[in-house]
Amino acid sequence: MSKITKVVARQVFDSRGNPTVEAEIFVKNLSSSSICPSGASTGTYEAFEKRDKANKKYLGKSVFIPIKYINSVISKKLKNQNIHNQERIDHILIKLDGTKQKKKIGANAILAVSMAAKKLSAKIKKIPLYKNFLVKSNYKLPYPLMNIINGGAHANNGLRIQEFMIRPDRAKSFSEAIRMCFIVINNLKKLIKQMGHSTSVGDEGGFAPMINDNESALKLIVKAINLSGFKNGKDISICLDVAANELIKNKKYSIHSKKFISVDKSIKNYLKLINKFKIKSIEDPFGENDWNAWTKFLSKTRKVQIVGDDLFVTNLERLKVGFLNVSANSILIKLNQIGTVTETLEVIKFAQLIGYNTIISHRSGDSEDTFIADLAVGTNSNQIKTGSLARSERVSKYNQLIRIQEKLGTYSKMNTI
Ligand code: 2PG
Ligand code: MG
Repeated sequence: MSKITKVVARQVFDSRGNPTVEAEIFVKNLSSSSICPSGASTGTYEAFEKRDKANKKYLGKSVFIPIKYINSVISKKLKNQNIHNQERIDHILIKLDGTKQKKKIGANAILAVSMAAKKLSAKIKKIPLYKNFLVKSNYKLPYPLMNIINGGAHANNGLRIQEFMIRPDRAKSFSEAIRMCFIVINNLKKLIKQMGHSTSVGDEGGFAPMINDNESALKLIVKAINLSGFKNGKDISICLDVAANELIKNKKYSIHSKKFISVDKSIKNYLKLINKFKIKSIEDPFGENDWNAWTKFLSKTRKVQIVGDDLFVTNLERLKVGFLNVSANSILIKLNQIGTVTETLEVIKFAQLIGYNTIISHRSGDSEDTFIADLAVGTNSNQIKTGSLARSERVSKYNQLIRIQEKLGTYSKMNTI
């Protein structure tokens, strides 16, 4: 048995330059560390991110309080625990906090420790991280969902929809998938330049041109796909994250323009967009409490991936409600929405049991930590959403998947979409 010796934590910074927690866990002189990511468009039911609200030196954003928990009580409680018993480690962390949304210690502290433990366990077993999750053979690579135009809370261009993504459906390997996205991104850059717009990028590495209606962004993407010699809807498909939680007022939505309209009208507009632009996936089309709108929408679409992010918040209870309500057919998985590796794996297992696609996701505030790349392969997840081919905190995940593909060699098959 490899017993945990201690856990230490420090404040580091995420891709938005905000403070975040890094935890390092030790077994004798061996250690692994992990950094907690942070969202901008967060769901109400997510696990709690604890910050030092009163510390004005960091505008209330520092994380010294959760870090202190790690260095004191967490380190003490985890001492002598078996590093390979992730469930026990996570159970201790959950119990130490004792609240439903991990409000006492903070999910940011708990998750950093939980991920670091998983990494160190793999290191001690001398296996790559992706082999330390659910899948034991027949590993598959996920399709990338690349966010190439940023809007919503991730940019300041006025685009209603938060993420305009492409998915290279016809790619036969992960590196080919990345190559296809690379070509489209370069052509998109050319087109944006020609229009006289800035080619600067948003929080997730996608372009953030000053266009403000969804259709213009979609037309631009179709043009870039065509210019690249690909067929929209066949070789490459367009996928969206609406993040509709941000666009709701009195049960009405301002998804398609600044005007707030009813669910029925919004659905009609969605169906038009799906047909016109051959959209294959829509995440968070409606708000986190609007179960009926989701059910109605799902029943009116065919062969469209409907993804619950803020709706499910990687939470088993909410996923079960969604399943009973027939609200979606896919789930976005974000470790820090629930707060431990064990709970995340439970949600993935259940989602796969009920036939949902699982999509592993970054956060808009992320870091150089590539944990989610290994998680995607190790859980047989269909897709990974981790931004564009820009900004190192995004590209690092794709690079890790390229390494995994190489390690798997001839056995590296792509997952199903
Ligand atoms: C989302 C995520 C990631 P955030 O809404 O899916 O793209 O954004 O991390 O800001 O919640
Ligand atoms: Mg989302």
